[in-house]
Amino acid sequence: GKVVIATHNAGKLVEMRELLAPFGVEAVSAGELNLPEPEETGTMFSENAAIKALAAAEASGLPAFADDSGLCVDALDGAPGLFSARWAGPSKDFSGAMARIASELDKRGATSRRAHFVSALVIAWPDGHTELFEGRVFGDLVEPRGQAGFGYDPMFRPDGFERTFGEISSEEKHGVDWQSGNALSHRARAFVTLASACLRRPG
Ligand code: ITT
Repeated sequence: GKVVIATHNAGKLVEMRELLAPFGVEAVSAGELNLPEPEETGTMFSENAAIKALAAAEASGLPAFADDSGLCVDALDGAPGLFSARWAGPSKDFSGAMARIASELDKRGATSRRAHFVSALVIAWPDGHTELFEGRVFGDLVEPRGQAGFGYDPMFRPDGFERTFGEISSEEKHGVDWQSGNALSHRARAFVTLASACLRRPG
């Protein structure tokens, strides 16, 4: 079968393609199909993921995957959260967005640096049916380090690691051990639950 990966974010697209690869599913991106980008009007990650997946499934006539994700900082009451992409502005300035998080933490005199990434992954079919899967990864915010990944990766150090997502290879960040179902990133963890429900296991 053929599926659409309903994202216009290049970093996410790479990860979602690699997550789908073992299943032998042919994946085309929303960009390659010139699908319009729907407005993300939801108030939860799950709503925005459904908006994007349904729009792509209806426009293409194919099953579509969408991820809505973000970084939630405890001491900022969960910000930037749903607004993680928007904090970087139209120029996608994530250095600026990371600096803003650091300055908001300073302003509040926050002692906690706890944060987590959330991924809401929705698969939608052209008939309007949807399924939702979620993944999370917890860690600490640090001075940004490393060039790997995208978005807020350089400032996020997952629990159990000395390195940030900016210093961890993409294989380690979103690779999946399909024997055990173990995965590190929020997106890979959401994908493992989706795969066990919707896809035939590889190998
Ligand atoms: P699409 O809606 O087209 O998929 P987007 O970038 O607008 O692309 P979101 O609305 O879900 O996607 O925004 C999520 C933002 O959260 C994203 O732009 C990143 O900055 C951040 N983010 C999500 N997952 C991340 C990850 O694995 N590493 C670093 N930052 C991440």
